[in-house]
Order: sequence, then C-alpha cells, then structure tokens
Amino acid sequence: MTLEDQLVEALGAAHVVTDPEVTASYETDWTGRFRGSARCVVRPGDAGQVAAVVRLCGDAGVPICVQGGNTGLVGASVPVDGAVLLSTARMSSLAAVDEVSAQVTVGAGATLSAVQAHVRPTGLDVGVDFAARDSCTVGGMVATNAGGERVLRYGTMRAQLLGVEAVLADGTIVSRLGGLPKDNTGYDVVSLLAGSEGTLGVLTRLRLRLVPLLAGRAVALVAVNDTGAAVALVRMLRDRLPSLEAAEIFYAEGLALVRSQSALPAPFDQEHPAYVLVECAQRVDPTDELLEALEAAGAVRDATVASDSRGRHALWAYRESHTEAINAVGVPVKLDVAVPLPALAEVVAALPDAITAVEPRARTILFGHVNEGNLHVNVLNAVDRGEQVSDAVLRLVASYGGSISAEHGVGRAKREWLSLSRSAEEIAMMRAIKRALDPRGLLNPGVLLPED
Ligand code: 2HG
Ligand code: ZN
Repeated sequence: MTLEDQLVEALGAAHVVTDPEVTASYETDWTGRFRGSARCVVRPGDAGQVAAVVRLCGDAGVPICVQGGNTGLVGASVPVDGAVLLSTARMSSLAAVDEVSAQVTVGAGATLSAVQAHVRPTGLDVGVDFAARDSCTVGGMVATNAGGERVLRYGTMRAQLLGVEAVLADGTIVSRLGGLPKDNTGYDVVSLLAGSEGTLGVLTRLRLRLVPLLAGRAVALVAVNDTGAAVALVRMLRDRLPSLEAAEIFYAEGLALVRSQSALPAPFDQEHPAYVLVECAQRVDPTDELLEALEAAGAVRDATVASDSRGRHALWAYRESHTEAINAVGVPVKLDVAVPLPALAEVVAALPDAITAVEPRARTILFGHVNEGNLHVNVLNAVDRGEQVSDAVLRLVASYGGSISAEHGVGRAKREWLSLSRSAEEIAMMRAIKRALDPRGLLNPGVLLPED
C-alpha cells in the first residue's frame, strides 16, 4: 500500500487530496515568495486522526508540514518538496465559553474571527487581534506566538494560552486543557509549544484566556513630524490613558500606496511625514479623555478622532490595508523586526539607505506597532536580491540590540540569521529540545532552526 492509500484508510478519501489544482493553493505562501510541492494534502478532523497521519508519515520517513490559514509571512506554512501537507482546517471546533473562568477551548483550525464571533456575545473577547483575522487560525497564531495590535495591553498569543492539545512526532497525544491559571508543576510545555512554528508538535486544540469585551472605544489618527515624535506621543498617552489599547505607526509613502490601491479618502487636507493610530477602549466612552490627552500633547500636526464603529473602522483601514496594498503592487521582501524603543527613530532613519546600498531599485515601506518598537519592513522591487536585503536589514537591527523576528516567526525566511538574535548556547538548547521531541526531523523541516 502506498502512503496515500494508508492515509485514505485513516481519514477517508475526501480528506486526502492529490489533485494538483487543489493542492496548488496550499503550496504557495500568502506573499507569493515561498513555494514548495506537497505529495498530498491531508485534512484530519481531530487529534486521533492527526496521530494516525504522523505515525504513517513517520513509518514512511515522509516529512509533515503543518498549515493553518496560510497567512504566515515567513514561509513556514509552505511544504518542503515531497512533504505531506497537514491542513488544520477541519479542526475548527468551538467549545462552550467557560464564562466563570473567562476561558474557551477551540480547535487549532478555527479562524480568529470565528472565535471572536463565538465569545463576544458572552461579554468576553480575545486579547490578540490583527488584520488577517478572517483567515488566520488560532493554531497558527499560537505556533508563531502572533502579536498584533493589542500587545500593548494584553501581550502576545503566548500570554493568552492556558492549555494545548498537541500531537508529537511519534504520534503521542499530549492534552493539557484544564486551564488552571496557577499551576507550577514542572516544565511549561504549553508555553514551549507557543512559537515553536510546528517543529515540536502539531497543535490540535487550544485553551485561551479571554479578556473583557470593552464597548467604549475611540480611535485617533494623529499626524506627527517623524518617528521620534511618534515615540514621544505614545509614551505620553501610555502614561495618561489606562484605556490605551493600540498604538500603530505608518508613514506618508505607505499611506500613498494604500490610497493608490483603494478608494480611501485623504485623512487630512495635507500630507504629513508620519502617522500614529491609537485606540482607547474601556466600559464607558473614552473619547473625552483621548481628546484631552491629544490636546496636551506637544508634537501633534493634525488629528482626527472617531468613536462610532464606522468611523473607527475607516481610520483603522489606513493602517490595516498596508499588507494587501503592498502585495497588490509586487512580491515584497518582508522583514518583521523589533528594536528597543529609544533606538526606533534612528533605525527608521537608517533603514532606507541600508537597503538601497544593496538594491538601488528598492522601494521600502515601513509601518508597525510603535509601542513594541516593532517595524514591518516591506521592500518592493527587491525579491531577486532578497537574501542581501534581508542580511542588510537584520544586521542593522541586531546592531541596535533588536530582534530579527518580532511577531511573524522565523520560518524559512530568516532561519539562517537566527544567530543574530539568539546565542550559540540558546540555539544548542533549541536543537536539543527538537532532537528529543522529533529525532528524525519529521515536523516542519527547514523551519526555524538553521541548517546544522
Ligand atoms: C500587520 O501588522 C501584520 O499588519 C502584517 O503583522 C505585516 O505585512 C506585514 O508586513
Ligand atoms: Zn504586525
């Protein structure tokens, strides 16, 4: 029996796909930069079926690549050639919300927006949110330790995670979904799986902590002179406004690109060098306190505030449309970095020259999450020089004590630069963990750890 026949026996023919027209959409990443070729796509329905897939692939010595919503931006969800691509799409269960504990258990394949829609009627919400919410899956969010727009208030995905069910490389099912917030009984295996990018186990269910759903919201788009002014503004708002939930940054060039790809009107009657988008959220309307804080702030060139849902979404659209607008004009080299806040302005000023030094035609669009010093460096017209551009950006960032991956993960895109952010001792420790849990390197080979 071929591996495909055995997989059909375990999952049913409907859930083992070999038709190249169907598998094609799983074989390219969202940006169009990373490609692979899977021998088939399997769609297990639960941990038991995942365990069967893992055992069969292990016996056949065939690697497995795990894919959620395929919205990842570092090439980690694209298969190495000849791998079995395991899609989590069918594992999208949503258990009843535990309102007493403010927790919920969901399948790894549930999209973020499905979980939001499921929990919000109970007055609770998911602490992490970002633009890919309609397609990204909770499993992928945990596997990459996704960050997004509310890290300032609630932390990254790891901070939302109270339990996991996962299948290890030998087919063992590890289930720890009890959700006790206090539980100091040994190694934190749940946290270890967050950010492991599918290299240590296949996540099948997740237990998430929930946060209060805050209906009183106000969003301000604030025009400022430069990154330094943006950092100073956010620091001041953070000190003054306990309701501050998001602080994002983008620049004139990004706004022009977004507007060229959409029907969005100009937010102000003139252009400005840089823009900060902030959102406040609490039980009662925070508009007055946001306005007062903005009035007290020094370096505001212009500002517009929206409290109603339509107005707030319209302001967020300027920021959240960046990714799609960039992809609409070409395949970008994407780098997601973080630097210490005091260095952010200097790094932003240095980046364009560092990039054009290795690719003079490059067009660099910067935006990101200002409070975490997290910049999304998107470089167009540079995909043929992707290695050199990545090298220049990541070395610059590392020289400021920054991280080569703030929130998207390492994936295939950045693994050869891991030593810029992690010491040799840490990488050796990571390799030892990988060897202990997946000695044959079956799970997501080519992702996260550099070539040995
Ligand atoms: C965001 O913050 C995402 O919108 C995507 O992390 C960033 O497209 C990007 O580079
Ligand atoms: Zn981001």
